[in-house]
Amino acid sequence: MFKNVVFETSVFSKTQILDTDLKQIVLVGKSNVGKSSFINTVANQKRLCYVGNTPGKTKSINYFNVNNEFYLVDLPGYGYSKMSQVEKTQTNNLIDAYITNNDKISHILFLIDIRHEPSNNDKLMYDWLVSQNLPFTIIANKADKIAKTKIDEYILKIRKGLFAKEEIIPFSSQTRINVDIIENLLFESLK
Ligand SMILES: Nc1nc2c(ncn2[C@@H]2O[C@H](COP(=O)(O)OP(=O)(O)O)[C@@H](O)[C@H]2O)c(=O)[nH]1
Ligand SMILES: [Mg+2]
Repeated sequence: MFKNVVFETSVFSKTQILDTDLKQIVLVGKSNVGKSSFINTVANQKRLCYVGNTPGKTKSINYFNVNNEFYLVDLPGYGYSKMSQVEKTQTNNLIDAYITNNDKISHILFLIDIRHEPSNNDKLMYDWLVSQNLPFTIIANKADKIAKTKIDEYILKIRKGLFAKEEIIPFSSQTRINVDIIENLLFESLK
């Protein structure tokens, strides 16, 4: 669990991205995949991060300060169908501006919905992450929504869909499955 997590700020454009020496753990994934819920889970707080009923609403980069030691950073969700083309482009540009050439990123968590084959946007994000040469981990979220006995099967489908060679970790904000493993790998990345 991450102690002393407080919301610090939201930024809406490239020019507002924080110039900070603190390391950053970054969450990416499509709208509604559970990025905000993930932050609430590791912070062990119910309403730290706004969990949306209206996907696509969070177009900001949200910074959560952990003990003044590092940031958890919630990036805007991509691929929300009701976003206009302009909004989609703005979102992609903001994600790109944040991650590209950011040497303070210690780890990226790429969240994907365990129940579905990766979307085109998910595939683009995966390929782009690989090209960035930054450490990242694929998290297959909402594992509570499928039978435990099916988890391996679904993970394999995602791996094949993305042509991914990396390990994919099933997770759920509801059951907290594998939360310890993920927290450990994040702490390791900060060393
Ligand atoms: N069943 C289940 N629902 C989840 C999980 N994580 C998020 N959700 C739900 O999915 C919706 C979107 O979650 P949110 O965290 O706002 O996603 P974000 O858009 O990626 O930040 C909300 O209704 C959450 O309650 C999970 O692990 N299991
Ligand atoms: Mg969110």
